[in-house]
Amino acid sequence: MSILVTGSAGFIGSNFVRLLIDATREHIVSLDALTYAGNMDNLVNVPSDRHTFIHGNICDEQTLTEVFRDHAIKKVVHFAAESHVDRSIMSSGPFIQTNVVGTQRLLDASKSHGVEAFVHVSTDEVYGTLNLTEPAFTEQHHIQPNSPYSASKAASDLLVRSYVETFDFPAMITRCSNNYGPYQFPEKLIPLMIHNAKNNRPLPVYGDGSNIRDWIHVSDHCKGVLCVMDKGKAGEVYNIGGHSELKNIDIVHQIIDACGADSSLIQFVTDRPGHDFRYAMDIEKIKRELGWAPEVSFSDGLSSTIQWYADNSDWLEKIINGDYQNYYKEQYQ
Ligand code: NAD
Ligand code: TDX
Repeated sequence: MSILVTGSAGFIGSNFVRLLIDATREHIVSLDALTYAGNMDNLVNVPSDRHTFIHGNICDEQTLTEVFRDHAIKKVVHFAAESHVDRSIMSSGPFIQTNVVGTQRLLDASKSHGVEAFVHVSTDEVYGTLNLTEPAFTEQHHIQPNSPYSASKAASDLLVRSYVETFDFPAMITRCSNNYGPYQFPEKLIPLMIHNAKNNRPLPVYGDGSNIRDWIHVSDHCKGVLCVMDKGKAGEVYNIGGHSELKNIDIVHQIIDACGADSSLIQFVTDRPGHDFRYAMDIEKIKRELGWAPEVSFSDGLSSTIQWYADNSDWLEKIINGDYQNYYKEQYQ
């Protein structure tokens, strides 16, 4: 029997595959379309006797039929998605295709096959935004997405919910805050700032930099997802967060200091349209019911992440020298 991981060549999916290798004895079947964000280099050193990689798209019913026909899949952990808010503002079509249509196709294939558990990996962004004084999001908070990305994730969450209610389908939803750590694509705040600071390039801060995110190291997120896969209750939603709320500008200053860069590199640029002001997660439910809690402090996690990017400059340069250049020009110039 195997575990199917979708989006396994992306940032969090590849970290999760590595965790499954270390923490379980299961065979892993992983499926990824290798979009701009998918990278086989993220899966180097994953032992092939424990892992079967399939290059394929979750929107493609034929591919899914073959995956479930050829492998005895008992559990599904669904990471595959278009994941970057700025790209969803440039063009929302791929987000609807993968995040909504792809999730529906995967749900149908998983239902027909009769899987034991399906973990849908979602995000805090489906809850919308908070001001400075509002309490952190609980699982009961209303769904009020503000970007095409978060709207597509919210739509997928609602589809998952409907399969639980209508078909008694054994799905659980996790909603996590902002991840950082090894193998994150450099379009996201932390790796982008690390790369630019190291290379003496401008550091583009949206608006005045006062927006707040709740940061979690990817290893803690992956352990939370594994805990839900093993111990979660069908039909439940579990928030996952790092208990680490920080303003963007403060993170940029920490990166500047750690990289020995100059703060004159900071450039305040036009704000992201519909930019959510603050995310904060109430994680009492998963702590109480499943015994999970984050372990990595932001300062330790940031130092090790900066070190990882320094030690893996080839990995980063390969990405930076590809299509990323075109994206960067369109987004920042
Ligand atoms: P990512 O963009 O790094 O990786 C996404 C992966 O999905 C890539 O490997 C890509 O090739 C693959 N993919 C995209 N479309 C596909 C398709 N149609 N079929 C098969 N594979 C496809 O994203 P990430 O940051 O690793 O996020 C993974 C999941 O976690 C997403 O569902 C995201 O919404 C969620 N999430 C991310 C964060 C975060 O901070 N990054 C926080 C909370 C939740
Ligand atoms: O160049 C930048 N300058 C900047 O000020 C970038 C890329 C970002 N920002 C700001 C925008 C946000 O307030 O930094 C903050 C973090 O931005 P991102 O890294 O793009 O993350 P965010 O938009 O918060 O969404 C992330 O967390 C939730 C992930 O990309 C999502 O996949 C996840 O669901």
